[in-house]
Amino acid sequence: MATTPRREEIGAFMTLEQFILDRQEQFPHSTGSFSRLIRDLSVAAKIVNWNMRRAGIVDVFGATGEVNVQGEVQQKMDLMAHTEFVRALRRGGECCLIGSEEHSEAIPMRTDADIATDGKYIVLMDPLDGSSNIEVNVSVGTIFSIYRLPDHVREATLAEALQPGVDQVGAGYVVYGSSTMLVYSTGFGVNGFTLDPSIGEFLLTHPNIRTPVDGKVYSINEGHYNSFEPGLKKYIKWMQREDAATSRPYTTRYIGSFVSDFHRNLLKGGLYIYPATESAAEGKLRLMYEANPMAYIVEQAGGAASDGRGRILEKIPRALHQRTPLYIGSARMVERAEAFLRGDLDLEP
Ligand code: AHM
Ligand code: MG
Repeated sequence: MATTPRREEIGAFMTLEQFILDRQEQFPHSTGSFSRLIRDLSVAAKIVNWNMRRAGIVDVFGATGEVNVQGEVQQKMDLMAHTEFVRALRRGGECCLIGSEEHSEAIPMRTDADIATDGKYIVLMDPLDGSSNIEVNVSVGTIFSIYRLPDHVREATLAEALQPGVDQVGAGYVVYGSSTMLVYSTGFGVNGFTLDPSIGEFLLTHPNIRTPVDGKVYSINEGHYNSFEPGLKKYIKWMQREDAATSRPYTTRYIGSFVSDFHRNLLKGGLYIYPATESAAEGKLRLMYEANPMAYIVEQAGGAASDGRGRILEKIPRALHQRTPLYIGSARMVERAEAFLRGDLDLEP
């Protein structure tokens, strides 16, 4: 796997801009509109990154005093990231509607006060995932999902945003970690770009990412163990049992920041689970801007994503902020989880 380049090697890496242009040339009828949308998202990611890197110095830590639509305390950084992405997409003009974790309603881009736009894309996003961990320097991320406005529709409303995950035309995430990476897919594999802060460019450091078919790492908040369903409890016990032939026991890694846990498991193999619990019957994560985009990426990389019963990407959405249980990562680990939940697999005596 490639790593961040040394100074003298930078010229050898393709920039995100070059990569987008190259891809665009492969589609002769392309108008460049989608490419510009990705560029707009990457510009916002750089601005958010810049703010994040100064987080301990300027007054951006802590809560805004507001509670978001999820009933969660809104962090100042959540609001900053939301504002920057909305601003970049509005300015870019390729987007007609935004759905954000930080805003209760879908946000139309074509209002009278705005620059007129004939943008064709709907972007659903979690501007800053994992932000409750931000004060302790834990990596956080941005997640985005892209749909196309159906050709016959002139005005984008929430109804157009509520498309199943299989209809996404692109999805990606940014992880603001020890380095900042943008990983995205448009349905032709998954590519990862590392931000070189010295030249302000994302460089293609992780071309054509493939995730291992099986893994030995599982990521779950085991504090809720007592309220997991019986099949999940058994699966966890199965992963903890010693068995040299299957390299068990497995290892637990749970950062509590979905993008970071997902990113590690994508590169190394593993399974992230946020299941239904007694207090959260539909789990915690949101279908439209957390589960769906990551499911799209993981499938493009050879992995799988399920709600424990079926494929995430085929779920028919009902609401912008709807939640779903999530089992996502290496394909064999997801399949095994589903088998335990169905009762087809059981703990050996
Ligand atoms: P957020 O979108 O409000 O940040 O919540 C999502 C986060 C995920 O990043 C993380 O995996 C999960 O919530 C952690 O939840 P818990 O503390 O219940 O384990
Ligand atoms: Mg989130």
